[in-house]
Amino acid sequence: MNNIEKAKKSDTYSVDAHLHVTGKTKYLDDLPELQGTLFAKVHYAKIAHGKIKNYNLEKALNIEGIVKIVTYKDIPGENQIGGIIPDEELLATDEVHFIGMPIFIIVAESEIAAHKADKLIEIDIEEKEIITDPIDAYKKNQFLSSPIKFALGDTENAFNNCEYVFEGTANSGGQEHVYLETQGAYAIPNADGSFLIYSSTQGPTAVQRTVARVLGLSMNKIEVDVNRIGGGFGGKEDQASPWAAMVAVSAFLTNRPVKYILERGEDLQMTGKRHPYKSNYKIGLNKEGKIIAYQASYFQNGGASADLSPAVLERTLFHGTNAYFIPNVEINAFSCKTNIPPNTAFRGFGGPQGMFVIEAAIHHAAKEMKVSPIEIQEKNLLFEKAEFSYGQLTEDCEAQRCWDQAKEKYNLEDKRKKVETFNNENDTVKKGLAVMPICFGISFTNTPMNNARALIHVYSDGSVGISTGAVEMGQGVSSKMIQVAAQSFGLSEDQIKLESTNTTRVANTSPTAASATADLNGKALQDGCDQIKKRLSDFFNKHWEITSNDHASFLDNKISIGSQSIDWTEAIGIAFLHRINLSAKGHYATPRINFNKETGKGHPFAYHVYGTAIFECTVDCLRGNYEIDSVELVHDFGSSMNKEIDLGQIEGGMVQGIGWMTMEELIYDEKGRLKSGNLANYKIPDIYSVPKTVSVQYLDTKGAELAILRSKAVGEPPLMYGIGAYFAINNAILAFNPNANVPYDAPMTTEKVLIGLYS
Ligand code: MTE
Ligand code: LUZ
Ligand code: MOS
Repeated sequence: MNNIEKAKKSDTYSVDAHLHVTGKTKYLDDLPELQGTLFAKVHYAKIAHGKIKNYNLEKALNIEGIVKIVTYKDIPGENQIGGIIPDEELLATDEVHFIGMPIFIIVAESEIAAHKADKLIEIDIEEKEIITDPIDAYKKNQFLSSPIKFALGDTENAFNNCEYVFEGTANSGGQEHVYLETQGAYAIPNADGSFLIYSSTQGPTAVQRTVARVLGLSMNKIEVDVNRIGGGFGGKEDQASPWAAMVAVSAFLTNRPVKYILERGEDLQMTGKRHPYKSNYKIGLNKEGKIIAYQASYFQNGGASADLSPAVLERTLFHGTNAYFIPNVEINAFSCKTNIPPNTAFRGFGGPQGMFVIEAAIHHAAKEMKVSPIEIQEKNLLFEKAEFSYGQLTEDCEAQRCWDQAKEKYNLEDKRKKVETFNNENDTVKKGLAVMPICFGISFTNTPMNNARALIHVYSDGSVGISTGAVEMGQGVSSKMIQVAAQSFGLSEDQIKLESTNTTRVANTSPTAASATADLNGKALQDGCDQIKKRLSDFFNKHWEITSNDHASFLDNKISIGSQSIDWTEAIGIAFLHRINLSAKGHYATPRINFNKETGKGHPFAYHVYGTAIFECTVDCLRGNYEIDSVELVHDFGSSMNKEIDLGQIEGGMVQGIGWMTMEELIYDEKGRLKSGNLANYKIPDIYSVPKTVSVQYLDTKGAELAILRSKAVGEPPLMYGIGAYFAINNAILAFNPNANVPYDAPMTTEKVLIGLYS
């Protein structure tokens, strides 16, 4: 058994599962507070758009324990936190742009004092025009960034040659991240004017950069440390930075440690979410049901400032045609500026929003053509060397195989007949079936971000310490990093210690995002391990006077060359005495990838991940209630290095997708007030809404060269299976009422089902 096989054999390894289930895991708020720690709290705007006329902090400052109320005037550096576009103030200067926009930071001896003071701040804001709808914003030319367009073939002409052409609209709602651990940060001033920041972030470097900018300091004065976070789902890719900047400013001004952990209600009010989209589509097919042409315009509700919206918008286009080959495509996307909190990354990063529209278009076409959507989906799946609208060709395309395997293993034809029989025999209960193929590109679409580093120390007793830029947020990347190092050195996992993610040990990191964390950091880690192995190999060749200078093998706790072999611990002891460098810094930059934003063409993705899910649901046609009976899917894991962790990602992602598509209804009213501002009226999936049957099969494949240990990225792709739930329910409604006119408007809540049934 070689090392890779061995690493795969430990494919149920977890460094932290036992800590989680025994409640021992430590998060940011579990850090012991230093003596003298102060507590920050934001006073935010209660009006969605307006001019600040005047304010009075007097009463608030009189509360016992209030140390300071920070305004924009107190910020030592720049009052600016925009990552891609500098359009976002940390604290409002003279205008507010959404309800929840931070205006003041209250710094107090206790959280209770800060609470009291918050209620006593008086502020007079003159309301201005409020826009909450992306189409309204579009009509009024309110954009966050320039429109973008991808095109392939000659769409205009192609439509003229289509047998069928259908047009419509498809809207999808926002989604709240509901990470278990709310946003927060803890800043500690050092004697030399530098700062240590503990942050619940997916992007330690983003926090470091933002804090440096706001404090007017260079980045080397800011150390950011992340042990682990209690979930991020994209919500802490960019939006962990403001809280870190706020405690840093407060610590700077008071010269005391300052901490801020948001209450759930504050987090829901102030932070951005998945972007709601409104979209138009036009789809053209030939007689046989082949899609010949596709046109779509996406209107993204970006919120009040850009945040990551331009990048999210781009990924909507990358996934505009999902797992289908369409020869003529023209898709346009607009990032619309509205008066709600700036929306941000969320698992799938705009991809799901794009995929929902093509699936709606196919469903629409099928309905009109009186065939099953399954027929059209199957006829148009991607194949080898098929061109995406952005110019990349498929390689090792698994779209067809996932589909075929799902169809066969789960008896799709049989299932279709059974559902039909059930529906013929039942009047008030109907079943619906839908198939959801997925194709998701792996890499940051912004090519320069695809790089990572790792630091490795082999201590003189043979134990190993590793640091990478990866942030553990429940997705299991820590376990995977330990597996990679153990595999590289031929050691067991318990000989490897993974350190916290810290900007002084591993610098200039990309955020833990885009599902690419294990690939990027794992490959950097391999590079570092290889450097140490090379030094040890060279040394032992000399030490043992082997003239052929063979490569040493690192296996089973031993270093071996030819007939010579030595126990790892002993070997390290000897190498140390001979002054061999036992530390290394690894680096990795994904080869081959490129993308030209001007032309909209290139090869942006290291590889694609594929899969197919079959959904079956039951709708109570008197009440509009529904249940997802089963989700049965075949997923392309590549050659999974940790089947338990990867299975957890599939199940969690899929259920999160079902939540987005069916029950999570994010509502802002016309005044920009969040109506679903607590977890009683914003419903996320619980154990009762999980499909009764979930079956996951591993596609048998060798995986991709650019995936770590050929184990493909798994974090985001499964979310998009959830789209199948929407269409399964839609089909059940159609079984009850074939003339039902159900607008493509996700989420498919019980109310919408009931309206649809009797439409
Ligand atoms: N799984 C858990 N448990 N918690 C999370 O916050 N985030 C998801 C996914 N899976 C998340 C998760 C998102 S949005 C991404 S991009 C990936 O994990 C990031 O981690 P990876 O690159 O290691 O897959
Ligand atoms: N973040 C990002 C992402 O900055 N670029 C991406 O392409 C991306 N994709 C998915 C999730 N986060
Ligand atoms: Mo995930 S949306 O890339 O954090």
